[in-house]
Amino acid sequence: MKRVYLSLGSNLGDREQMLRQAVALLEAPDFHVLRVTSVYETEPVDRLAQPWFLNLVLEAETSLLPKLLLARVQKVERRLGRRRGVSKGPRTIDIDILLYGQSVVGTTELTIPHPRMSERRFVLEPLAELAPELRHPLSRRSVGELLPATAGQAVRKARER
Ligand code: PH2
Ligand code: MG
Ligand code: MG
Repeated sequence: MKRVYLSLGSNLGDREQMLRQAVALLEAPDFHVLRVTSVYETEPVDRLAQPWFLNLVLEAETSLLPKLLLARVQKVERRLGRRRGVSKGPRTIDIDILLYGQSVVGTTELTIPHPRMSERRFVLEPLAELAPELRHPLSRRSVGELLPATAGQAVRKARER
C-alpha cells in the first residue's frame, strides 16, 4: 500500500459538483480515500485568461502502481467529460498525481513528484492543511517551507472541509 496525494481542479461547469463527483468516482477497493481538504477558489496560473478554479487535494492509500494509478485517474477524468483541449486551458476536471509515497518516477507519460507542485499555491495551501511536514522527495523541503514563496498567488478557502 502506498500513501498518495492527488490534486483536483475544475474551472468549467458546476465546479464544486465536479470535484465532489471525482472524489466519489475515485473511491474503489484498490484506492481508498483517507482525507479531503477544504475547497479553494484559486486564480489561474500559467494560462491566465481563463476562469478561476476550484481546487482541493486528497490523501489516499492505494495498491495501484503509478502507471495504473494514472490510467485510473484518466478514466475518472473521461467519465466527467474531460476532453483533451488547450494545454493548461479550461477543464471540467483535472486530476494530477502529486506524490506517490516518497517514490520518484520519470517516464514519458508520467512524472512524480508532479514537476510544478512546489511553485503552485493552489497545490501547497491545501496540502499544508493535511501534511505541512511532508517533504518533497527530491528537494527534501517540507510543504510548510515551500508555501511562503507562492504568497503572490490568490487562493482563498471557498468551503471549509
Ligand atoms: N491547473 C492548470 C493550470 N493552471 N491554475 C489553478 N489555479 N488551478 C489549477 O488546477 C490549474 C491552474 C493545469 O492543470
Ligand atoms: Mg494539472
Ligand atoms: Mg492533469
